[in-house]
Amino acid sequence: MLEHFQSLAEKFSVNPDAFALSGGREVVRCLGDLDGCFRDAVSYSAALACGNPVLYRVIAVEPASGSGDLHYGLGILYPGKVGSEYYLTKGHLHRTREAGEVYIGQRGEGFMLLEDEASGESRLETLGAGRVVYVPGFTAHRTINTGTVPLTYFGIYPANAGHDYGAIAERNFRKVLVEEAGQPVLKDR
Ligand code: S6P
Ligand code: ZN
Repeated sequence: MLEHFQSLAEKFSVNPDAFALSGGREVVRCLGDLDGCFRDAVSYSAALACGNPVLYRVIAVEPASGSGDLHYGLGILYPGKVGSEYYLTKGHLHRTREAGEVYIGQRGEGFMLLEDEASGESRLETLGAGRVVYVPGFTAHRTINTGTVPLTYFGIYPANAGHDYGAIAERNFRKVLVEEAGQPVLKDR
């Protein structure tokens, strides 16, 4: 019996410090995968000429994909900047537009940039240890690390959410988060 519980503990464990989540599939995104995401194309090319560091990793667990099922994942976004713009995730809308998502901050400091697809209205939500961010449906979302250590977060979303990167990549988010005088400042792109 004890062995049974031990194997379950292994099967369903999460460790944000070690960036470990059992049963998941890992996706790694490097600087070169984020072409067109940053505002300053000259700084982006200069940074890429110096190397292609990993910007973030996501471990996604997809236990079932029926109606009503959920998927979940652990993300880690490393600290850094391209020009004055903080490291960020590509950002996406859900392919099933009405699908929402819950992010739970684990470690580090940063934000989520949300943009309503229909109105274009933006919102910046703090994401860090102990912070919960609710992403409503029909909302493009991107994670941004404004700190000096990796930002880790846990996300839960409907199994049928899917990712639509194309729509937001075509025009990019309307706002950018840049460092000015050592502080994050939200600006129009
Ligand atoms: C999935 C969820 C996250 C992101 C992750 C990476 O719905 O929102 O797990 O996939 O933050 O971002 P992106 O934009 O590269 O998928
Ligand atoms: Zn999402």
